[in-house]
Amino acid sequence: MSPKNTVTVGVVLALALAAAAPVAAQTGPRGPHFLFEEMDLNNDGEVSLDEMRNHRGARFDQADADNDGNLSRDEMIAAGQARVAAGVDRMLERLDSDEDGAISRAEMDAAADRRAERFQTRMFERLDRDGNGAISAEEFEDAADVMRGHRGGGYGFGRDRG
Ligand SMILES: [Ca+2]
Ligand SMILES: [Ca+2]
Ligand SMILES: [Ca+2]
Ligand SMILES: [Ca+2]
Repeated sequence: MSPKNTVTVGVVLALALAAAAPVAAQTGPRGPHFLFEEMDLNNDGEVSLDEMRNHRGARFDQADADNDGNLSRDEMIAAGQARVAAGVDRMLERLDSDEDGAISRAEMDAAADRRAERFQTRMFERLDRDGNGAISAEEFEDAADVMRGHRGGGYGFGRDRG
């Protein structure tokens, strides 16, 4: 599988997970995650301590459409759908370059390419220590050493302790 396909599958998977996890389960493979927009309850672009504290309750209240203090099946499904819709909107905003309200295969691929390019650029900049726009054999070896954990001694992480 090419990296491109992996990213695409990742996006589709993320959507599927969002659809499957309405309100209660917010714990994914990467642990709990929160959306900034969701936590910024008064939409002033900042998350205050109060907003952080009230986040869970507010989310419950939001999903509890008839305010009976319970989340019914329908309410949870509706909340899940609202989350997915919001996620899809954000995705459209990011990926729909011709703004026709749909993401074409080419737009999806372009987004994956942009992501790969950013990643490669970051990697390259990290490897090119002297910033001359090329990675020398020495710079390459340095990086390989760091990855193998042979460099950066003196920090004491993971040292043998008998
Ligand atoms: Ca706020
Ligand atoms: Ca209810
Ligand atoms: Ca489009
Ligand atoms: Ca260099």
